[in-house]
Formats: sequence, structure tokens, C-alpha cells
Amino acid sequence: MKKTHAFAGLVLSTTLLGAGLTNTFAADESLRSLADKNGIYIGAILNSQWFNGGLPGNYEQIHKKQFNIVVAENEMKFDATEPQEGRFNYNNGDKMVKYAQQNGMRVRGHALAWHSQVPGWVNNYKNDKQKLLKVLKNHIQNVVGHWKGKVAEWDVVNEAISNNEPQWRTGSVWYQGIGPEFIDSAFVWTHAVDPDAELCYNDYNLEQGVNPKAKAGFLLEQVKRWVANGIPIHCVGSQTHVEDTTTDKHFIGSPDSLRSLAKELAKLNVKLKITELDIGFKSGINVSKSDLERQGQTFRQYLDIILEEPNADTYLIWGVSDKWSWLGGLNRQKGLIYDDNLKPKPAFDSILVRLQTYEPPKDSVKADSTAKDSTVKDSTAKDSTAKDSTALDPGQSIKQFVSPSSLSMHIAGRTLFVTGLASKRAKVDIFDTQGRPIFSASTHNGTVDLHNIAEGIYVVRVRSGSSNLIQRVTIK
Ligand code: 9MR
Repeated sequence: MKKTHAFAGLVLSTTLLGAGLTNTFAADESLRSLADKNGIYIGAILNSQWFNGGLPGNYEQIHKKQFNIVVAENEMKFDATEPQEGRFNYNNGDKMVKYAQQNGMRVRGHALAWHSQVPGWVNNYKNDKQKLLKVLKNHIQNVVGHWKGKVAEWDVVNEAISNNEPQWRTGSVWYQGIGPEFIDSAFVWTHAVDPDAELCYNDYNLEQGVNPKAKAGFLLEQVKRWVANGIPIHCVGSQTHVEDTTTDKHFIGSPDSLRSLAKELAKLNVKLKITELDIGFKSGINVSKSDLERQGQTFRQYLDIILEEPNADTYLIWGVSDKWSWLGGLNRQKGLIYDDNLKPKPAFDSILVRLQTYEPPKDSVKADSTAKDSTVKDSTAKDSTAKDSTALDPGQSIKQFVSPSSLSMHIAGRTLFVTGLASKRAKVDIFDTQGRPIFSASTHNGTVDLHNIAEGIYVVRVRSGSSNLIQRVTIK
């Protein structure tokens, strides 16, 4: 069923593109306005050159017109924010947060605990477990605290799994100095500082299958354990740096495999986000027009996951223009949706048309928050793989998190019933199918009277604490 649906979309988008019909769509329609309408986030990094004013003006114009979520390419990483021990530098990150606020964009924070871009001074403590725990905790407390309430989601742990075998990456300073419990601890510490932020584990090669031998299979086992142990993880970020499979027959990633991961995560009430997408061609090959069109179809297939899977909400591309892209370092080229001259490529059209033509199935639900409203109780976080769980934070209790309550709604007659509220009252907004607000109210005893609303199809948004539920409903 789903396959037919996806295939129909492919045929439609190819046909529209072939006929050049994208030009007939409203000129002011953007990826961003359509993403808003579809209840998803679509974004691109701000490349490092932007922070020094090194990009042409139309780069920023495009960025703010087309995207509703932003992440810094390098500027919130450990080496950028704490270049010397205990001396924090937030200048560039602040610049991006201000830009995002001025333009109404959501901010992703990237990344707190990662083996790469760690400043040299951290390695001085590589044989001192207690000191390294303090260093990581202090970093998280300062950085997350500084942007509390401004950074909506964090890559708490990045790339902690080995590339070739299903096991942790053992070469990182954090793993070698602390052990695998640095991961659990990082989640717990981040949540303690900003309980409203969504917390992700982020990695690459997650689109290569959900089996025990693949990276995503290993990760899934860890997510199960984290959820069972009450470690606050709300999302998995799939970087999705992939290669065009026609020009490179050896590349094994696929949208179908990533969709399987989304479905497995849904069972655990954890979201999937695409966080660093690019679809490159091998360097040096001649990339034809039809190659670029096929690349556009692959971009659309990954977008389908975000549109169609209820626990997927974010589609973030690792760059804007092929001119400013890290891909050369990976021996790949032309992986983004704007060309060297900042002109939209077929991939841009493919994404635009898909957002324009996507029809959510009736009664589909896009929950904006799966687990941010967790109730908390004091206890000590446990890592079932850790031999010495007291090493987490000696002498201090750490909060442990119980399963999240989840919002739900239904309509009976002319009354909307909301259950799973985090607080006594929830804010209810009703929009028409074009996204125009038509009614707002607060719940009273978990209900809202809908008698004043005309019959029709609407989108209802319920906000309670930091949870958000959006659902299409029919009022009769
Ligand atoms: O795009 C980033 C590039 O400018 C840096 O030199 C590089 C250094 O590690 O990191 C790049 O971004 C990476 C991201 O932080 C994590 N996933 C892989 C990205 C591409 O390498």
C-alpha cells in the first residue's frame, strides 16, 4: 500500500518536472512555507563561511526564504565553544541563534559528545576518568545552559558507533577515558539542564539496514536499552550522507532501509530525523542532466519518509550550494540542491513538487514531541553495559526518567477530548487545511466545545507543556 503511494508520488513528480509545470506554482511558495503546511521541518546548515560574512547576499536570502530549521556547520562543536578549558566562546553560536530568532527558525545544536573536533587540552586528561567525566559534564552544563530555551534539540552524542562492526567506536577520548557510560551520562546531564530540549543520538550509515550486523541494528539495541533504563533520548538523527547508487554500484544505503529504522524507532516512541543529508556523485565523473534528475528522485524518496512516517519530522541538508560543501573531502561532488551559482537544481524542484502534492492520509498524526513531557524522579542513571555505574557522577544523584505520557485527542459529537495532558490546561488551535488559524481555546476538564465551528476538515494542534500534537480531523 505504502509502496504504491510512494511510487505514485514518484511518477507524479517526474511527470510534473518533465512537463516543466513547477513554474506554474505560486512564485512565493517555498520549501519552507510548504514544510510548515505539512507540519515538518526542512533546513540546511549555515556554512562556516556565513559566520565571517564570506558568502554572497543571495545565500542568506535563499536560506531564510526556504528553510525553517537551522544548524551550524561547525560553530557549536566542542572545539568552537570551549577552545580552552573552562573558557567558553558563544559568539558564532549566538549569531546564528539571533538569525534564527529574527527569521522564525528552529535551532538544532550540534554536537555535545563527539570524538572529532575535540580541542587538544581534553586529551591531557585521557587517562583520568573522573576528570574527563567532570570535563564533559561541565561542557554540557555550560553550553546547553547558555542556549537553554533557544536551542530546541541537541545532538547529544554524535558518531559513537564503529564504522565496520556492530560495536562502539573505541578510539574516542570519551570512550577510552570513561567507557560507554559517557553516552548515557551525556543524555542525563543534558536533560537535567534543559528538560524541554529534544535529545538525539546522531550518526551516519544508518540507512544501511536494520539488522544486527548493520550500524542501525546495533544502535536500535542501544535505544531499546536506553528507553528501558529511562535514559532521556527522544530522537535518532540519521546524517544520511549518501552516494548516488547508479554511479556508484557499491553504495548500499537506501531510503527503504532508513524507513525500516523509522518504523522500529516508532515502536520505542523515539523519532527519526534526517540531519545531514547530501547525495553525492563520485568526484571526477561527468554528471549529466539525467543523473541530476535521478538525484532529485532520491532526495524525494528520503523526504517521503519524513512526510509519511508519523515519528519523523525533520529533513536537514548539509549545505545549500555545491560550491560550499564538505563533500570534496569525501571524494564526492554535487550532493546538494543548489548549484555552484546558487541556482536550484532538479533536486530542489523534486522536493518542492513533493511538498506541494503530498496528501497526508486521513487522520494521520504528526506528533511534534514524543517524549519531552517526561515526569522525572530522582535516582541514579544506569548503563547496563557499564561495569561501574557510580562512575557517572560520584556523590551526586542523577535524575531518572520514566516513560513519557503521550497526548491524544478524539472528537465525539461537537466536543474535542484531549488526554495525556502534562498540565491542567492545554492550548488548542484549529486551522483550516490551508493552515489559516480559525479558532483557539484552552481545554476545560480536558475538553473543548466545537459548536461554533462549521462542518469540514481541519487541522487541530494541542499544546500542553512542551508537548505538541497535530492531527487532521473532520467536524460534522
Ligand atoms: O562540514 C563539516 C566540516 O566543515 C568539518 O571540517 C568537518 C570536521 O569534522 O565536519 C563537517 O561536518 C560533519 C558533521 O559535524 C558530523 N557529520 C559529518 C559531517 C561532514 O563531515
